[in-house]
Amino acid sequence: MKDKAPKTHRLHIGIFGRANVGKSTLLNFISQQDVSITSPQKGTTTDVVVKTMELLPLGPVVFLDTAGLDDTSLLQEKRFNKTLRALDNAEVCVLIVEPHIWSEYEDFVVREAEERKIPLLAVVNKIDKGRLSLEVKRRLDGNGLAYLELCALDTARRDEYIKAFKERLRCVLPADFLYEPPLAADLIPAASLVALVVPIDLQAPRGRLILPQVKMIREVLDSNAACLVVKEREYPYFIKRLPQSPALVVCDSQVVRQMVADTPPGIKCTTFSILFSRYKGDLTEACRAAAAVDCLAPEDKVLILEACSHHPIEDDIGRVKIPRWLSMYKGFKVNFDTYSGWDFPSDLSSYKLIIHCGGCMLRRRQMLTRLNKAKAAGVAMTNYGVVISFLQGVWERVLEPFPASFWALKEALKRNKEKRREDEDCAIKY
Ligand SMILES: Nc1nc2c(ncn2[C@@H]2O[C@H](COP(=O)(O)OP(=O)(O)OP(=O)(O)O)[C@@H](O)[C@H]2O)c(=O)[nH]1
Ligand SMILES: [Mg+2]
Repeated sequence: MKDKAPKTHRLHIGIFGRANVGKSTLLNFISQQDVSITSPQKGTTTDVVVKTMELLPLGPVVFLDTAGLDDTSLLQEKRFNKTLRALDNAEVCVLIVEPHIWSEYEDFVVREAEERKIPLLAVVNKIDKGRLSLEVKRRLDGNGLAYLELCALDTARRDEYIKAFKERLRCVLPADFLYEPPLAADLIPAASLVALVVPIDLQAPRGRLILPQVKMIREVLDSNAACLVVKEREYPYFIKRLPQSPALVVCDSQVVRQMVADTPPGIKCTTFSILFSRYKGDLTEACRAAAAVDCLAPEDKVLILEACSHHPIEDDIGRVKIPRWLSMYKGFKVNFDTYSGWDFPSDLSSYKLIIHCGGCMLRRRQMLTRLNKAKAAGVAMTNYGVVISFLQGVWERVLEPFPASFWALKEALKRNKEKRREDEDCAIKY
């Protein structure tokens, strides 16, 4: 059966390099299709060309063919930015070079990939026109780059080149792609029971479950366990009548306080959003960041980031509920900005705290890029599930299954307290 893996689950491979080095030719060569237009003219590719394919044994991938970085047309800046955006989206970067040219553009790609912590594979193309020069080899070795020499027009050697390309790619791939962290499988013993508390409210899509819920059900089945899926209203009735205590209860963050109240002590429980924070990003970092809530002052601004764009409805979680809960917790009206979909503010420095959704529609790479951007701007970035359970006073219970993250938040809160005490002592002295 044809693989229908959604883009969120595909390895994104960005192809970068100067104009005319043969980026699009290489994509066509690998996919054995005319996906991208090629020509001897510089600046042929003007926008990112996306090609999804099955690259066995690596699995489903997305190639991103980009515009040449030294393209000097009028639209250069726009194209340049799109190419940079592709770098943000890629898990692996393929840098195409010619056998005898190494310029500032090659240096730029190496630097940008390094900054984003993306592995890079160099492809020396056009070896039919000349051998790899000593100078380019020196640069490749000097940067510690894995590379491959080929001619993307040599169809007679296509199979050999593609095999070598896949092997090298596999060697540079990030470990978290080959060994993806579990969503919850490590918390689900075989033959256990898992309860999922799923509110069917106005925000629930009509007639179906959302991705985190479906993924969770699948993981329960893969763990040879069983699953109870129940709304929050029926949950107290069923939890008392189950043939065995659940090994894990997972709820939507919006009903976390009620779920915790209804779950007998000793039963592990958490939220979908917390599980996704661990799966897509860095739960411990998100927990540490949640402590910044305590330090928010009335003039501070909070940024809410949602991965999917949707028309907000009444009582929207990001626009209404979190702002309301946070303002109630702080005792003053907190200032918020909300961005959704692909929008991401270019300047994060004006924010004191970022609260990101679970990111179920983002790939891990995209979430980590966002985390890195926040870190670079010195802004704490937490997650919906963590912050909601914090504001609702149940964070200790729902973070208990993740000891490192639990202690990260506990320690951060302790440091806040010590700092406040020091500040108060200072104020008294003056
Ligand atoms: N001799 C030779 N020519 C090649 C090879 N690979 C690509 N070319 C030629 O180089 C030219 C540029 O190829 P493209 O694939 O359009 O280059 P590109 O990097 O995508 O260029 P831009 O989209 O403009 O950035 C075309 O005329 C290709 O036929 C190769 O291995 N050997
Ligand atoms: Mg091209």
